[in-house]
Amino acid sequence: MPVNKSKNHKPSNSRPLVTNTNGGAVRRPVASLPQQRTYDIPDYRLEKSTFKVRQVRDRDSVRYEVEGDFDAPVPPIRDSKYLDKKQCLEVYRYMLLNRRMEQALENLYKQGKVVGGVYFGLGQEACSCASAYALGKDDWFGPMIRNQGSLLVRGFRARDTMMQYMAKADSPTGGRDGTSHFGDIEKRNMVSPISMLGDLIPVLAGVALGARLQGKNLAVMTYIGDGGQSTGVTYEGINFAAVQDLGLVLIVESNLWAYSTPSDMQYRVEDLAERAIGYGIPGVIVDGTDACQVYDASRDAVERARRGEGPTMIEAKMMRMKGHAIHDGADYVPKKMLEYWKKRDPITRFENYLVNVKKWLTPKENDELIAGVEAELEKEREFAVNSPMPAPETAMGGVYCEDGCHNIKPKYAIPKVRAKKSGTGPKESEAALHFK
Ligand SMILES: Cc1ncc(C[n+]2csc(CCOP(=O)(O)OP(=O)(O)O)c2C)c(N)n1
Ligand SMILES: [Mg+2]
Repeated sequence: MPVNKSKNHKPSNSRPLVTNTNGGAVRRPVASLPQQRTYDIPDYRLEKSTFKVRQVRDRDSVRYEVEGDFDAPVPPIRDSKYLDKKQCLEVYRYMLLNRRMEQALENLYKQGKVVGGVYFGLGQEACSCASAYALGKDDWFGPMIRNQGSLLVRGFRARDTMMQYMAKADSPTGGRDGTSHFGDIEKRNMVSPISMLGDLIPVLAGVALGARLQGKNLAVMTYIGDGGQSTGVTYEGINFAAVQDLGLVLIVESNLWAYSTPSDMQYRVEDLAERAIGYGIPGVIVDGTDACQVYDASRDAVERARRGEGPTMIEAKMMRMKGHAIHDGADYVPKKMLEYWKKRDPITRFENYLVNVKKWLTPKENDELIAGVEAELEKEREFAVNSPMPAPETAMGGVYCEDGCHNIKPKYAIPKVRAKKSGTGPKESEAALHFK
């Protein structure tokens, strides 16, 4: 039985050995010390890099030094339990599109065409694309700023993100926002990113609760960084999802940096997935640069969510390969770390897996696939660049919700509520008093 009830964590020495059926954090009694409990966190990585980043103060300046084995061989991709050839190629294509789109965005920024900054998910494409790929049509997701690949998988076009950054009239927010603050509650079941780190988690839990009240158990996927994971609202949101058995799939983007703060100065647990134990939910670790591992863990979590069994925390280990955003040159990142993770590039490794290990693509087919992505991207870029800016006279509209701008109604069914029997529950007057 998976540990998905907080009561499973109550101290006891009489509890039988629990077996892990779906990759969760599992409590086990220890024979020699029956009062002592241990927990398993499944770790699917084929390599466990251990680096220590240390802050060195030098008068008024601060720099970081790193220790570890930088010469370790690059691990292979783990075969997926689920993905077949066609699906692997599709995920690979999304990852390529994700990267090429961000390269094009960087150029648009340098040409002065972007209004505001640009954020990148370089090195995190497998995490964004393979996790979103595990969602079904009815499931929901709430991406964060680095998950531009998840949007592509869920049916947004590269032009949408490009027009958004350029604040064009036909962008998802009609030019009202220059980064990623848009959702789609009609077609793609997407909650808009929220900049306050962690706030998406209770919102997504609320989506799952809303759907359940309408008779449906859904998977609701969202993402949080290693820095954002420590906010109070993250705790509250996961805990709420845990006690209500809501289908939250939380991808922890453990990318070693939060702005210029290294993970070693961010938390004291060894792995963030260990925090799942404190919530009483399954926690797993995957290599965030391995699309197959990310997909398999996400799919297990999505299926658990749809069975109504509750949330899962997936820690995806990887490295933020650029600065926080385009304005940040990331000079504080030790070069050795970048070189190490560059060898673990998610796209290069997946390409090698598909072409040389599985032989699912010949080198020629791979070249054609890449050329196809580049041609598509070029069309998207042209369209986005040539689309109009909003007309100045429209500036006052479309910022706040206006009468009739959208209809808020249950999506799946009218929620079933029990009629209050006469004589039960608080009297109206008591409830009114309570809120005074
Ligand atoms: C509650 C809150 N505190 C601070 C910030 C400012 N802020 C934005 S991004 C960021 C760093 C986030 O790091 P991490 O969560 O590791 O995500 P990453 O950028 O590495 O993907 C901070 C501190 C914020 N947006 N919200
Ligand atoms: Mg981070």
